[in-house]
This record gives sequence, C-alpha cells and structure tokens, in this order.
Amino acid sequence: MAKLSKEEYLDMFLKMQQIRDVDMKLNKLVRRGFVQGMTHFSVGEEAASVGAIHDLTDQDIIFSNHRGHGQTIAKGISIPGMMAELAGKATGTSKGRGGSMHLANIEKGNYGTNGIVGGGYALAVGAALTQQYEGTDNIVIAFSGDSATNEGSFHESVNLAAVWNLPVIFFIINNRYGISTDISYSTKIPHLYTRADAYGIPGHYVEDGNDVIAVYEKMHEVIDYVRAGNGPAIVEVESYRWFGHSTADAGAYRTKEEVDSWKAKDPLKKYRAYLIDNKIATDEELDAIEKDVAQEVEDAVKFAEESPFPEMSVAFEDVWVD
Ligand SMILES: Cc1ncc(C[n+]2csc(CCOP(=O)(O)OP(=O)(O)O)c2C)c(N)n1
Ligand SMILES: [Mg+2]
Repeated sequence: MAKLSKEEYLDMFLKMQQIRDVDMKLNKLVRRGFVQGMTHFSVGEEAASVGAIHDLTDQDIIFSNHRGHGQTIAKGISIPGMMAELAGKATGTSKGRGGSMHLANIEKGNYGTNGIVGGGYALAVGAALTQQYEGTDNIVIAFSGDSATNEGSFHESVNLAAVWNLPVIFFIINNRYGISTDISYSTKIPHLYTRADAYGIPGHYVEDGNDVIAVYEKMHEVIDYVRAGNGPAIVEVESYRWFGHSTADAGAYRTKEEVDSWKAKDPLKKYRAYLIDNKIATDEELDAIEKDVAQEVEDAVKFAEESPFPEMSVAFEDVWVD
C-alpha cells in the first residue's frame, strides 16, 4: 500500500476533483462561446494525470498534448488563471494568447500543452538533455495518447533518449482511440509499453489507469529509477475519455454500452472508496473538498468572464529574439 501523508492523499483527491469539475463546467460553457478555440476534455482520465504527477517537484518538467487540462491541473496551475486563459482573457496564465492547447506554467514545471500530435516528445528530450548537461536531478515527463506513439517523432525521440541515457519518461494514456479510429485499426501490437523493448529501455504497464494509487505506485518506482540516472522509460496506462474527442465530436463510433461500462469505473468514485475503506478520510471530509472545488470553479468562471480581453500589442510581447 502507498505510504503517503493524509495531506498528500487528500491533495490527490482535490486535484482529481478540480480536473473533473473544470472540464464538466467547460463542457457546458463551450456552448455559450466561453472557450476561445477547440478544447479536449480529460474527464475519465483524472487518475492517470494525478497519479503520474504526484511525486514530481516544481523543478521537474512536463510536456503535454492537446488533452492537457488534467496534467496542467495536476502540476498545480491556478484555476482562475487557467479559466481566464481558456477564455482568451488578459488575466490568463499566458495573457490569453495560448488557450487550451498552449497552457503552460513554467514556475511549476509545466512547459506546455501542444496541439501537434507527437509534438511534445522531442521537446521533452531536449529538456531532459538540459537536465543532464547541467547536472540537475530533475526529470521530465512527456504525456501523450496512444495514437501519438505511431508518429515518427515518438520513435526518434525514444531512441535518442535511450542512447543518451536521458532522464525522461514517456507516459502514454491509452484510451483506445485516436479521434474516431479504434486502436486496432492503427496499431498491430496489443500493448504499447512493449515498444520499449525496441529501444533497450524498460517498459511498464498499469492495466487500471483509473486507479490513482496503482498509477502513483508504478510512477513512484519509475521516477526513482529515472532520477537516479538510469535513463528513460516508457509507461502505459489504460483509461478512457468519457466525452467525445473534442467539443466538435458527437462520438458516433462508440456504443453507449462501452461508454457506460467505463463510467462505471469512475476514477473519483474508486479513489473515494479507497480513502474510506482504508480509513484515510471520512465521507464528510471528502464532501467538503467537493464543495470547495465546486465553488472554486464557479469563482474562476466569474473571474474569467469579468476579465478584459488582451490588447493587440500583447501579441508582440515575450517574443524570443537572439
Ligand atoms: C501532427 C498531427 N496530426 C493529426 C492531428 C489531428 N489530431 C488531433 S488529436 C488526434 C488523435 C490523437 O489521439 P491520441 O494520441 O490517442 O490522444 P487522445 O486524443 O486519444 O487523448 C489527431 C489525429 C494533429 N493535431 N497533429
Ligand atoms: Mg487515444
């Protein structure tokens, strides 16, 4: 059993609840035009993000993909700042210039979500090379979906990280779909973590990626291994997105039975039962967290709605010039 302080157990519950409530709320708000641009929800995949990130320090770095709200919240972004960013407002964490697929929080080690499928892998390898070169013991995680591992950039990045022994974990959330394409149409092998064999690095698998403790325990072991200078690793966890691929997807390629069977494996319900059964927390304590998060999200939406849009001149600020 994981040995964590009560505060840590509750922090994981809080983060999972924040991910759930932010995206459930956004799902309603997109119809009112609150979100600028397209967005992809993490509902159903909360345990994978929180379990993977819990052991990281603020100096450890993550890169994420188009479905990055979960990892962004798990890495500790301000919820009002994120809401304002999604709404394209000046008070957003990137001054309203990034939006859902370019969320970043450099102080906390979130180097950005990314709309280019497979676009984060090579950036993560570069950040890991920096850590090795500067002699830090920080590690990097590249988050992606299953389908992205069929991009050439995945294979080039994993190979380079392997031969250079870099401190990076390739963390794959296998939700069995790339937009509407079932994984069996795109990938011949049954388990993506076995791709590690081709590069001479360890591959790890968590069958129940909806179990935050199972993900945390596996990542605790892998993070220690990578931080100790043993080189990269691949971790694959199984999970499922409850909503369509993006706000533009009605999800006609999945049956209601399939979606319902995954909703029955709700990561938040599973974790609540774990905390109660192991006498770590009471229902009242968890209800209080749920209530606080619901209020926090309402307040964040209000903050975003009342904030101004940025001035045009902001587009030319923070541009890197050699
Ligand atoms: C290079 C590139 N190709 C295609 C797309 C369009 N696209 C966006 S998400 C996606 C599927 C990604 O699937 P997966 O990696 O499994 O992540 P998931 O959406 O399931 O979380 C595709 C093909 C893109 N954004 N970038
Ligand atoms: Mg997928």
